[in-house]
Amino acid sequence: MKKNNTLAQIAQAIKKGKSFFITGHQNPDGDSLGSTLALTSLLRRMDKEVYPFSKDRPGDDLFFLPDLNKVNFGVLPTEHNYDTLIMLECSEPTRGGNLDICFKNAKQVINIDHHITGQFYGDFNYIDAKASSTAEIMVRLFKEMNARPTANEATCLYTGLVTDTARFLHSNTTPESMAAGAFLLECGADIKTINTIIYNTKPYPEMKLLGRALEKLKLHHKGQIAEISLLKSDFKKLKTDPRHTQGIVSQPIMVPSVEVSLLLREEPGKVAVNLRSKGKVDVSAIAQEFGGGGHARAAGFKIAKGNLETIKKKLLKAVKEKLK
Ligand SMILES: [Mn+2]
Repeated sequence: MKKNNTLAQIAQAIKKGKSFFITGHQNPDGDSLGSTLALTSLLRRMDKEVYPFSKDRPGDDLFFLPDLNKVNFGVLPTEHNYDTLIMLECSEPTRGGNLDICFKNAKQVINIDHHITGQFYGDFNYIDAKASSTAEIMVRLFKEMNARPTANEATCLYTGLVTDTARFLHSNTTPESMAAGAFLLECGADIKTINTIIYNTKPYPEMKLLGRALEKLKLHHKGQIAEISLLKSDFKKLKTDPRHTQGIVSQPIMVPSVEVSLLLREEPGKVAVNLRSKGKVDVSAIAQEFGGGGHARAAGFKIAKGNLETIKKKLLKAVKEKLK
């Protein structure tokens, strides 16, 4: 079995590289894009060539991220002449999209991640499931490379840190996470913008969708499992789409009896599922049974075949099994 490299070895490999392809995962979140942007910026400051990539565009709440428009969304380079491929936040090689050609051409692959389901597919791997976020690992990496984040880089990394910890609320929050937050604030992270846009803004259709979701909330198995299913018709009626479901799955966890919360939603050609756990059940193990992954308390998967009702039945059975 492959083991982790040290951060010093990762830094060394990065210093050796001249041109880079960097990506996070598809359907990027704050951590994925924040880490991609901060590392891209640092490497450019070191006079490296960088091609930052993201298969998909983020939701509207991340458009404030500095230099977001420099990311190549969904567009692979015409020439694959970079020497180093850096995978951030990708527990498996396909998490960033179909990047076979990138893997084939790169002389070295560096894999940095904090998912418990992370695979050691890089030439260099640094997977720390105890880190709250890839952004937190980036702070370590910056320090290892004796680089102080610029204000913009700090804003990107702080975004990853707060979104993955839910503002230092989730159990993945450690003294190191908070110290990283303080450090990034010191470096000039624009927390006013981050807090306003990410946490104090909800467009009207999303507000209505949250209302609809709570209306549809059902409890199963003596109240231990919460389930919300959002259908195509729900999205259509409220003029919203599956991207606008962020945060909904976390709401039912507040109900005292609930151990696991499930959000199922119909997306074009597939059913997407988010899982949250209060702590008793490792939902990443359940997500893996369905071809997905994630963390012990927050995981997800997507299924192209089968309808929502069938998946719901199987899923409820799997969760009940774990609650025994
Ligand atoms: Mn993350």
